[in-house]
Amino acid sequence: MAWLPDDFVHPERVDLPTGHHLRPIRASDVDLDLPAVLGSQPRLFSIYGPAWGWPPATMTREQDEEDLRHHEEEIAAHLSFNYALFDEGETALLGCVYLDPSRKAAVDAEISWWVVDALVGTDVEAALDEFVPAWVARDWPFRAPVFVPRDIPWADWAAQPDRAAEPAGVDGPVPLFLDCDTGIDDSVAIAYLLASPEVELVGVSTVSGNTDARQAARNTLALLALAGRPDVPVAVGAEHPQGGRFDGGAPQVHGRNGIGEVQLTDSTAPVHPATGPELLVDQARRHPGRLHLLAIGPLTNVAAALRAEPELARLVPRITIMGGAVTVGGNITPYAEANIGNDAAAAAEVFAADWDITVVGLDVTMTQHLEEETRQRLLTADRPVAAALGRMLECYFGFYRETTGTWRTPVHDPLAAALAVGGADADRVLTTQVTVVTEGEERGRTVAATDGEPGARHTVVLSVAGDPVGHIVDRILAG
Ligand SMILES: [Ca+2]
Repeated sequence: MAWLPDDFVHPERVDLPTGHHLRPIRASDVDLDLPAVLGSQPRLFSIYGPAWGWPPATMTREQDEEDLRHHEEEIAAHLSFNYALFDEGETALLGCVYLDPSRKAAVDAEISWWVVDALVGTDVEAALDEFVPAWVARDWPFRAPVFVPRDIPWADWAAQPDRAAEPAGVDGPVPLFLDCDTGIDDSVAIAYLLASPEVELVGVSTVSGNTDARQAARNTLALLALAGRPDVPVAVGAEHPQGGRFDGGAPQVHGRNGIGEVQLTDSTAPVHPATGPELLVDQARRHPGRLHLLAIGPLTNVAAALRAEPELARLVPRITIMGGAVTVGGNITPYAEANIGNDAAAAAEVFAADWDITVVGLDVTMTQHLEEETRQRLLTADRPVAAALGRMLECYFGFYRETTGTWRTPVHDPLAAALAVGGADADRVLTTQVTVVTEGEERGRTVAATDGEPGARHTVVLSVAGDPVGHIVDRILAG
């Protein structure tokens, strides 16, 4: 949705006192020293948290340029607004003005502006304080812009009621980031997410698990292209678990290519230049207090993102994890479920972080099954992505026939996706704190404290209401 008429002309230059001026940011601004403005700014604390700076230390010049080009294109398309403040000769960047589209139904955009410390309290800052709201009111006819308060601590800002997680379907789609190891059941989950109006898939990071992280990204991009969504960015994440080496995945379950030997046409879209954890952190900063994280592979990337951005647990209000076996045995050892057991150290970090976690483990995923009749519905569907899933699932069914003797599969990742989206509802849960065993025979085991523990942040799903598998497949078929 463009905010302005096509014939609207952005001002190329806005003059401010003492020779200062604003102009739109450009892709060629890659040499500007943005960290000098942002990275050390306590005033920016009010917007993205203390660790926020741009570009991130790990960002390459090419990635920075790409990001600036993205902003330039958004400005040209009247989709966003990113102006830079300079002195006369543009020798240094002195501040920024940024308008961010809001997902709240009642709010058009959140608007912030800031300057280097040296200009705080000067006539330049005073001019911005007067000029930006007037400019927004006159040239950007928003119904309800929100001006981000610039001098309050992040914790206070994040705690404001309107910054809390938005319930799905109430105020437009919730931005959702997926971390996965695509994977047959990951593929079903991706098709389901793309068919779910409650969420907007804003990015995917891949991790080694069912298959290696690069193959998982290739599979993800191919699926996205098949589903008509090649625009969703996909970044390759960790290729090895913390302190170890990837063991080759689970070809006996998911086939050698991760998707049951089904040959999908490779996407023409490239993998995103950032690493998986970098893309996650970037999207968390773009949607502070709103992003929902769904992790359906080993937690190596999520742990790395937590280390890279100490504010991540505040920026991301909800995380849903497919993993663990709290009240039942594991599936790779008597104790460990695969996603947790494949990187127990990373899982321990993720469960120790200060955020709300919905745990969708073997406790509930082994109770829900996809039957042959349902697979046939996918296989014979008109939608290419549904038919591809039907073909992939044959391999998955084969593994479960060997291990359980029945021609059907439990539903792991898609069930986590349905619970994350709100398409399925939990019935019985434990409200508790989960810890992960990282050493010894029980390595990878998920251990729950007392149910109903005061202040507990983890919800372990034990059963689900209704027919979530029917819901998932119906959505995928409907597209
Ligand atoms: Ca998975």
